[in-house]
Amino acid sequence: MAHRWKNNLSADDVTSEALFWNRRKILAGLAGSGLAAATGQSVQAAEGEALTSNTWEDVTSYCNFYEFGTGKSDPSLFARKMTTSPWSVEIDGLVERPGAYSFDDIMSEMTIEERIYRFRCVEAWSMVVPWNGFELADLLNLAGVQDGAKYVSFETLYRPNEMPGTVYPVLDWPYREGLRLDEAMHPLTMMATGIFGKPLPNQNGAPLRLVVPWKYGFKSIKSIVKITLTDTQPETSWNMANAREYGFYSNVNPNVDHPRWSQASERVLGGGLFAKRQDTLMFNGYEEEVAHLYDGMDLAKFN
Ligand SMILES: Nc1nc2c(c(=O)[nH]1)N[C@H]1C(S)=C(S)[C@@H](COP(=O)(O)O)O[C@H]1N2
Ligand SMILES: [Mo]
Repeated sequence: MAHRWKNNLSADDVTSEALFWNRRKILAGLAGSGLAAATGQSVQAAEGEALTSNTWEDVTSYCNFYEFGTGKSDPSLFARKMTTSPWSVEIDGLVERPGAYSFDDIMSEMTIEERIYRFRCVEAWSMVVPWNGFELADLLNLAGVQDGAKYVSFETLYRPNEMPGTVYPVLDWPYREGLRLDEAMHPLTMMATGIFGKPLPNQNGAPLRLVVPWKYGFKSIKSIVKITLTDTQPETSWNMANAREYGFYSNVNPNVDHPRWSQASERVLGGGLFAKRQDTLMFNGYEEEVAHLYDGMDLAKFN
C-alpha cells in the first residue's frame, strides 16, 4: 500500500545525483526479478529540505549489529557469515494464523515500495536511508491480530556459530525489541527488505528488519525470526540492559537528553571531513504523523 507523506524526503536528500542515477540503473537491472516490485511504488515527495547525503558506503559500512561485535565496522566485516536462506519468521501469540512464515511466502504476499526516511541513532548520529520494504501492518494482518493484542515483540536470529559477537554478554541474547500495537500498525512502520533498491546486506539486518523512523535506531531490530502478539509490554534488550538510559518508547526527542549526552543535535554520517551537525527534530521529523499516538503521555517520563 503506497502512502504519501508530507515529510517524505526526496532522493536528492539521500545521495549525490551521480549515485542516484546509478541507483536508477540498479533498479532497472532488477526488472524481471522478484525484486522488480521495488521499482513499483515510490513514496517520495520533495519537501525541499537540505539534508546531507548518505551513500551506499555510509549506510553499509558504519553499522550497529552487536551480534557481530560492538565496533561500527564489525558487522560489515563479519555478518557475511550469517546464513539468510532459507529464512522464516515465527508469528505467534495473539494471532488468528500462528505459524512459521517463510521469507519467500511473505515476499510473494507483500507489495514492495520505497520509503526515504531519516534514521537517528540514540548515540546522536543520523543518516537518510532509501529503504525498500512493506508496512508491518500488512504482515500482521496476514497473520490476523486478535482483539486482546496490545503489544508486538520481535526477536533477532541467535546463532552463536555465525555470530562472533554473541560470545560477549553485552546484551541478553537474542536481541529483543517491542512496540505498542498502535505503533506497530502505524503506516510509517515498515519491515525493510532492501536499501538503495538492492536486497538488504547482512550487516543491515538481512533478510528483513524493522524500521520505525520516529524512534531511536535501536528499536529497529534486525534479522527478525520471531514476532509475538501479546497483551503485556514485552521485555526489550536495551531496556533490560539499562532501563534508565533506554526506555521502552525511545521516541526521538531533542528535549529529553540521554543521561550521558545531549539529544538536541546529531552528527550527520558521511561527508568525511565535512561531516556536520544538525538539530534533532521532534519525533525525528515525523511529529505530524505520530504525535497523536502519545496524547496525554509525559514524554520525559515515558522516554
Ligand atoms: N539485532 C540487532 N538489531 C539492531 C542492533 C543490534 O545490535 N542487533 N542495533 C540497533 C541500533 S543501535 C541501530 S542504530 C540500528 C543500526 O542500523 P544500521 O546498522 O542498518 O544503520 O540497528 C538496530 N538494530
Ligand atoms: Mo543505535
